[in-house]
Amino acid sequence: MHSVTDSGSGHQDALARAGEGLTLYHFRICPFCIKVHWAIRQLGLDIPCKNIRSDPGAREELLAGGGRTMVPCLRIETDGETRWLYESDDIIDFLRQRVVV
Ligand SMILES: N[C@@H](CCC(=O)N[C@@H](CS)C(=O)NCC(=O)O)C(=O)O
Repeated sequence: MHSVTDSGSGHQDALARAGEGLTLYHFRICPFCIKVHWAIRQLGLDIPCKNIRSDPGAREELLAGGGRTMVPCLRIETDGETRWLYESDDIIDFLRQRVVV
């Protein structure tokens, strides 16, 4: 039998799994990034972020991997493969699906 606490921690585990392999490239005053941050918060996810304005290495990573320095961009690592997802609406759709599945 599950207690309220058990189901709570199960939910936390599911959220931690949903955030696995994800990194958000962003900068602070970008409105599209802010929209994605709100969605991340709303979904209860905890996703590491790299600020391409304060971290030149992160900007280089984004350019080398994704091909553009446009933000927001979500780096998705699954089964040894890396995908770079641009477009705030597409990122939010992707995150919603990850949480639902
Ligand atoms: N349609 C994009 C727009 C993103 C966008 O315009 N980002 C700006 C910052 S607010 C940017 O990175 N501009 C620089 C560039 O396009 O390389 C989205 O919704 O994510």
